[in-house]
Amino acid sequence: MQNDILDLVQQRNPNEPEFIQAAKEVIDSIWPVIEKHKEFQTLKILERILEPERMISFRVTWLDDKGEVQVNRGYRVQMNSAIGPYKGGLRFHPSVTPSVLKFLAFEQIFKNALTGIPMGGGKGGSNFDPKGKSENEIMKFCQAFMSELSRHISHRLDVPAGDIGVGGREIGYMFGAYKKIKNEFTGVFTGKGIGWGGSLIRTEATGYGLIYFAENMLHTKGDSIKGKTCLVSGSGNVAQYAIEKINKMGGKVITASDSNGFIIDEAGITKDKLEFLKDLKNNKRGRIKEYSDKYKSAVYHELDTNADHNPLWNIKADCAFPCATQNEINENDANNLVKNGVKLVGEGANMPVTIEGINVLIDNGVMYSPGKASNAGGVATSGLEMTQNFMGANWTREEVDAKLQAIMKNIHDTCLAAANEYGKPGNYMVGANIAGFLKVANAMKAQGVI
Ligand code: NDP
Ligand code: 2IT
Repeated sequence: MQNDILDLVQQRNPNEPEFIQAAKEVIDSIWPVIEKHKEFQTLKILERILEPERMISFRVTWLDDKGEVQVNRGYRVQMNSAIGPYKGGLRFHPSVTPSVLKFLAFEQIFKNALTGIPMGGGKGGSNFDPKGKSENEIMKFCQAFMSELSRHISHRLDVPAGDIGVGGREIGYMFGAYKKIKNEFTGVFTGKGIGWGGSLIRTEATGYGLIYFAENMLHTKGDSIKGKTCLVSGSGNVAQYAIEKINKMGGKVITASDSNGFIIDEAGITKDKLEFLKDLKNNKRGRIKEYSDKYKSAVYHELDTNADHNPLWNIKADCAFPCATQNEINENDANNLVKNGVKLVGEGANMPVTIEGINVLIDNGVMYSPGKASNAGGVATSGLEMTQNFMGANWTREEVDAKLQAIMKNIHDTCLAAANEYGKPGNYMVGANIAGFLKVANAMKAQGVI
C-alpha cells in the first residue's frame, strides 16, 4: 500500500525527481498515521494531497535592452487550499521546472500548516535568470510575468512572496504591475516594502527564525548557540540573516557561498564584514569571491560541480546551516559533517539535504531539522503581514519579533510532541511531517470529497 502510493506518484510525475524525493520523505514519515486513520485511506487524502489542485503554466514575453524579444516560461502551482488561501514564494532561476515548483509547493503545505496561521500551499516562478540583467530588464520581466499571473492571484485566493532570485526589488515591480492591472491596493503579495503594506522583520524572518529554531533544539540538551562555530551556505536573504542572528547570539560563522564557490573566514563573518556582504549581494549584485579580495582572513574556493562532495561541508564546526538551495548536502557531505564533529544541522533552504544525507545525520545522532519546520519563520511572518494588511495595522519590530519567536518555539515543540507520540523521539523530520499532515488531512476530511 505504501509502495503503491509511491509507484502512483512516480507514474503520474515521470521525470520529476525533486517532487518524487519530497513526496517519498513525507509518505514514509506519515505512514503510521495513515495506518492508524483508516478514514484517511478511504478518503484518499494522501493521493489527493499529492496532486496539485491547479497548475498554471504560461508564456512570458518581454523586450530586453537591445530591443530583442525574449521568451520565458512562468508557473504557479496552487497545491492545496484546505486550511487557507494558497501561499508561497516565487523563484526566478534557470533551474526552475515543474518538478522543482511542485516539490516546493508540496513542502509549503506542511510548513504553512505548522505555523498555526491559516495558509494553504503554493509556489511559482520562472526559468528567467536575473543574473546580469539590467534594472530595466528586471522591471520589464516582472511586468510581463504579472500581465498573466495577475489573473490567477488575489489577497483572498493566492498570495505570492519571494524566494531565490525574488527579493524586495522584484516584489515591488510585481506588486506595482498588479495594482495597475487590477486597479486595487490589496495585500496580494508579502515581502512588500515598509511604507506600502510590508511588515517589519519580514526580510529578516527566515534567517532569524532558523536560528531561533536551532536555539530551541540546543536548549533540549541544555546547550545554546553561544560559542558555537557554524557553517552557513548561500549568501542571499536567508543566509545573511541567519549569520546576523548567530552573531547576535554569540556564535561564530566561518563560511558563506554562492553558486560559483565559497569563502572560509576562520576569524568569523563579524558585523562589519556582514554589512559588506549584504551590500555586495543586495546592491552591487557581486560574487562571494569579492569577500576574499577585501578580507585577507578569508580564503576562496571555487566550486567543482562534478565533485562527489562539497568541501564547504568538510570543515570542523559545531553547527551547519544550509541556506542556498535543494540537494546541496549529499550522503558524502553528511558523512563529512559527522566526521568533523557537527552536532546540529538546521535547514534554512528547502530540501537542502538528500534523503541519504538525512539518514546519515539521524543515524549518527546529529540533531537535524527539516526546512519545513526550521525555515517556516519566513512564511509565518508573511502570515503576520497578511494579518496586518487585513487589519490595516502596522506592528512594531518588537511585536513582530516576539510573535516570530513564539511561533518558532511552538513549531519546535509541536514537532517534538508528534515525533514522541509516534515512537520517534527527537526526530524533527517525522514530527514535522506528521503534525503538518494531520492538520491538513483533518481539514480535507471535514470539507468533503472535492
Ligand atoms: P536568494 O536568491 O536571496 O539567495 C540564494 C543563495 O543561494 C545565493 O547565494 C545563490 O547564489 C545560492 N544559490 C541559489 N541557487 C544555487 C544553486 N543551484 N547552487 C548553489 N548556490 C545556489 O534566495 P533565498 O535566500 O531567499 O533562498 C535560499 C533558500 O531558502 C532557498 O532554498 C529558498 O527556497 C529557501 N527559503 C527562502 C525563504 C525566504 O523567505 N526567502 C523562506 C524559506 C525558505 P547565486 O548568487 O550564485 O545565485
Ligand atoms: O519557502 C518559503 O517558505 C518562502 N519562500 C516564503 C514564502 C512566503 O510566502 O513568505
